[in-house]
Amino acid sequence: VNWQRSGEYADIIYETAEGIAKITINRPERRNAFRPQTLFELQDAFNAARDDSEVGVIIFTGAGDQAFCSGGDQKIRGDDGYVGAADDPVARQGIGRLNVLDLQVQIRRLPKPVVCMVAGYAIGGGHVLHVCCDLTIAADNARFGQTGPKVGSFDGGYGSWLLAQTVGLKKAREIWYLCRQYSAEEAREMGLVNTVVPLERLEEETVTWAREMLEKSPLALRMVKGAINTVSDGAAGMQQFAGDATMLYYMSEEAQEGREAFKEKRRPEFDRFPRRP
Ligand code: 2NE
Repeated sequence: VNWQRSGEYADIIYETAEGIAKITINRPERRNAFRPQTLFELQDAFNAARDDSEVGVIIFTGAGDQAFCSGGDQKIRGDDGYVGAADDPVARQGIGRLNVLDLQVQIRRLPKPVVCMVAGYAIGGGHVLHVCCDLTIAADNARFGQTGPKVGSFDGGYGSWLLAQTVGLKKAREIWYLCRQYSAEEAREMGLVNTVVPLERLEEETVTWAREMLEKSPLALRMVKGAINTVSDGAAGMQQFAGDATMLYYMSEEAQEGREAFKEKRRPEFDRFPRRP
C-alpha cells in the first residue's frame, strides 16, 4: 500500500491510501502509551478521516510490533488525571485530564468502520480503545487485558459494559478482577477479536478486510454501525441514528420540495409523494 502521510503531529502518524486512513500511535518507547497531547492529535486525525469523503475505512494501530497501546502514560499521571506538557493551559492550572474518554466516544460516533490492528499489547486504556473499535485484527503476538485494579485505575464506561457486551458478563468480570493477560487465540475464542494472523501478514490482512468493506454501500455501513451502537449507547445512540435518518430524509425529493417551496414563497406540493404503508 502506498501510504501518503499528512498532518503535523508529534505523537501520531496520519496516512491515507486507496480510500483507507491509517492512524498510528507513535510512542513505541512507552509501548504507545498515550498522554493528553496524543489524544488531541488522535481526535484531530479521526476528524480528518471522518471529513475526507475519499476515506471509507479507518485503521487504528500502534507503531512497531510490541504494542498497539498500553493505555494512559503512568509517568505523567497526576493526582486527578494525565498531565500535559508545560504549554497545556489546563496542566498549567495544575489540573489533569482523562481525555481518552472523548476519543472513545468519537470512535463510536464516527460513521465509518474503524478497524483496530493489534500487534503486541492492547492493555489498560489501550485495551478499551480496541474494544471501542468496530473490528479488531490481531497478530499472533498480540496480548490483551485490563490492568486498572493493579495500577489504581478503572474504566467504568465502555471499558466495562461494552466489554461485557462483547465477551459476556462472567468473562468481563474475570478480565477486570484478575487483570490477567490473554493471548490472541484466547481473545479470538471469546469474541474479543475478529481474526488472528501471523505478525508479518497483519497489515496485509487488515487492508484486505478494509478493501472488502470499501466495496460495500457506504450509507448501508453507516446505518448498520449506528444501528448496532444505538442499543448500547441509549439516548446518545438514538441521537446519532436520528441524525442519520434526517440526513437520508434531506436527500429525498419530498424533503427538498419543502425547502424549495419555502424559498419560492409558495405552498409545498407534498400531495405528489406517496403515503407509504
Ligand atoms: C505494556 C506492558 C505489558 C509491556 O511490558 P514489556 O515487558 O514488554 O515492556 P516494559 O519494559 O514494561 O515497557 C517498556 C517501556 O515502556 C514503558 C515502560 O515503563 C518501559 O520504559 P522504561 O521504564 O524501561 O523507560 N511503558 C509501558 N507502558 C507504559 C505506560 N502505560 N505508561 C508509561 N510508560 C509505559 C507493560 O509495560 C505494562 O504493563 N504497562 C502498563 C500498562 C498499564 O497499566 N496502563 C495503564 C492502565 S490505566 C489506563 O490506561 C486508563 C484508565 O484505566 C482509565 C482512563 C484512562 C486511562
